[in-house]
Amino acid sequence: MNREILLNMGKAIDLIKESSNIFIASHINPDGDNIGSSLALALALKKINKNIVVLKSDIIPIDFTFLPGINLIKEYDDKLDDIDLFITLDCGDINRLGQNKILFENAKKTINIDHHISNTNFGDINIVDSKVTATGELIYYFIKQMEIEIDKDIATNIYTAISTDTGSFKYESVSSDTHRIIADLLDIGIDKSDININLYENMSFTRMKLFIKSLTTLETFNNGKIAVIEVTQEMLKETGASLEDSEGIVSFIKKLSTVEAACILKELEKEDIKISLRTKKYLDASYICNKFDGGGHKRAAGCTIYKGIKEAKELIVKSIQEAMKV
Ligand SMILES: [Mn+2]
Repeated sequence: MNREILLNMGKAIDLIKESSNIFIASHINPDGDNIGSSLALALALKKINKNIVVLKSDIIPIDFTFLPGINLIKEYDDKLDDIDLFITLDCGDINRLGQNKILFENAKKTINIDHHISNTNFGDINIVDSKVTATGELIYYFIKQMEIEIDKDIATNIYTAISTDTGSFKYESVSSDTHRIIADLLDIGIDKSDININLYENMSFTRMKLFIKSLTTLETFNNGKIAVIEVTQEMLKETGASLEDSEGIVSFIKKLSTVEAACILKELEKEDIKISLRTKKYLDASYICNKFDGGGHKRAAGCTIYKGIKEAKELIVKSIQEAMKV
């Protein structure tokens, strides 16, 4: 970690010490890094007797309901003026906070902890490092800096954050430091088999049906370099699955040997198409999604296109093709 990040961590720790009511929130469409990081930090700050509210930003995917501290996540609609400190995690910009943005704007002080390259440094204090694999890595260092003991519950959440944001430690961004953190978490005594079963081998039949249906829409372009699939409202109706159930499909089509860019189009509404893009070796997914006001990381990014699904597909494929030419 560089000096600036360490310095900002020091400032953030001072701010935490002088605050009593601390709110923690992350982005809409929560993932493992979002929830794991939030709960790890919340459990740690509870140990130093802070009043902690972890704000719910969206439906919590069923995969994560096993996490220790999950009941700390609450919908908040009460006193807006009572927030000493608002900490955002894994959030590239304030709009990603969804309904909690207003609470953020009402907070006396704010801290932004994140690893998105597109982060807009919107906090009073910003702890942003795009080199780490997950916000969970930053949370690990942060808790260490605060000299709070990382217990099994906190460690389980950090492990989940890092594992889910690295495709189970497969992504390019994984470093020896990542593995050193994981080694420490294992020494603390987490049950990694149990965590892995909960995270990766716990699929409902409904969700499996959605996977199968969605995979039949697979289309490839540029001699198989680009692979695209769809999840439509009709598929959700037919299978009884929800949109959250489509998590993981795009990583599956990335397995195709020819693929450089794998893309899933999710139909939220008729002209509201959420896109997730994964790239394998060289394409900058964040750059491509930025063109549609999205963002993310080099190998994983997302955006929304407000067109019908056919047109959205044409637009994103064209953008990927253009990026391939450069
Ligand atoms: Mn993340």
